[in-house]
Amino acid sequence: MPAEFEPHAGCWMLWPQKPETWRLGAKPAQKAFIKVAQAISKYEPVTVGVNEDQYANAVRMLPEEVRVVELASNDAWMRDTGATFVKNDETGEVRGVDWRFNAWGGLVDGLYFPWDLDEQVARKMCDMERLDRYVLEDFVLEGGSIHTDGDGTLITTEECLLSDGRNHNLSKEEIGEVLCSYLGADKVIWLKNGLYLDETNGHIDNMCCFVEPGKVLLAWTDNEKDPQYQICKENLEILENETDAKGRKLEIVKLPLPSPLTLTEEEAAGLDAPDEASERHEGERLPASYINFYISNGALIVPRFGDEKDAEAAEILQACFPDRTVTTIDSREILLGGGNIHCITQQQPLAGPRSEIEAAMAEKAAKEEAAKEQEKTSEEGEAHE
Ligand code: KQY
Repeated sequence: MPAEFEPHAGCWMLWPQKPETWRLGAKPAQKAFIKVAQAISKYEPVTVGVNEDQYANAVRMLPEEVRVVELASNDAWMRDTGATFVKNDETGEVRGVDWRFNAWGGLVDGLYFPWDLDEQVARKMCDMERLDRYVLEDFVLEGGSIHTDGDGTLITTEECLLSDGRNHNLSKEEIGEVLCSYLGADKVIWLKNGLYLDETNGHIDNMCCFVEPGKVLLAWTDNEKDPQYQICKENLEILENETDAKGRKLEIVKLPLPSPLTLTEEEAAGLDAPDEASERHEGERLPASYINFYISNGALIVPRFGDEKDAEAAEILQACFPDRTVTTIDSREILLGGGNIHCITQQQPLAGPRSEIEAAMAEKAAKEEAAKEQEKTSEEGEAHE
């Protein structure tokens, strides 16, 4: 599985409409999703999958440059329901991995029922792209529960992958073997828990991600009174004592978390709740983390919460990815649904042998550099005149 920071052919998203997840008939969420699609499409092609009854509305609302396809789903979490793409390094062929999806825990602690349409999303993406796919009939996994460095190392959390609602019949070692075998990796780094009260059972994509092989970003709080502190500290200790598949010690960059964010009364009132169990209440803590950003070709699309940590987080991310443009998006409406920008996107790697892609990228970078030099020389010339 190539790392997210490797070149993409494009990005996939789904259209939000489920009124139990997205308040006020999903209108505010649709606007936020549009901002994300628009921001990413400046850098790579974006496809948005839409249910039949929202198709015309989505086509009208989304900008022209975004491809809209009819693609049924139960909700809009493309990271988790969509295909995970893998690539053959030598031939450059891209294939999909089609895991089982059971709405984050099935009948044990899943978040909705049914999830039959979500289950078919990965297959339909691969069909549209004419990509072969590996089908796992007996293994539940969501894309948001794994990160890869593209160089042999995966990272995940025990809280999620060892949860009762997923692959309870498999041991930790067996789960690691399935991951390595389907994703072409050699080692899994297991953190303990994800974000405090994250209803996905602690997806890694709110907690930790790779900047490059050997370097990770870790969600962090210094507030010892926050239950989040112990979780971060434990994960930090694990990372400090780990090496990756290539034997490297990890460089760890702490990325501050925003101060605890909670659901307002007005926001809770805007949600449909068919029964008492699915009611949401004012004051519920939201799983907010800047780690939940998307890496596109040439840019980072980063959540913004209107919090005092917004600017610091963006600066740290810019320093980690100096060659990419950091774009921040007010993502509270996505957060209210239980996830963020990374959860609603899925990258499709660029097909082609790694060596050819690297050569093409080096050539492009050299041309850009030469053009910059040329521009500088002519500006200096004009100033001289
Ligand atoms: O964060 C995600 N990857 C999905 C969250 C699902 C929440 C459903 N309410």
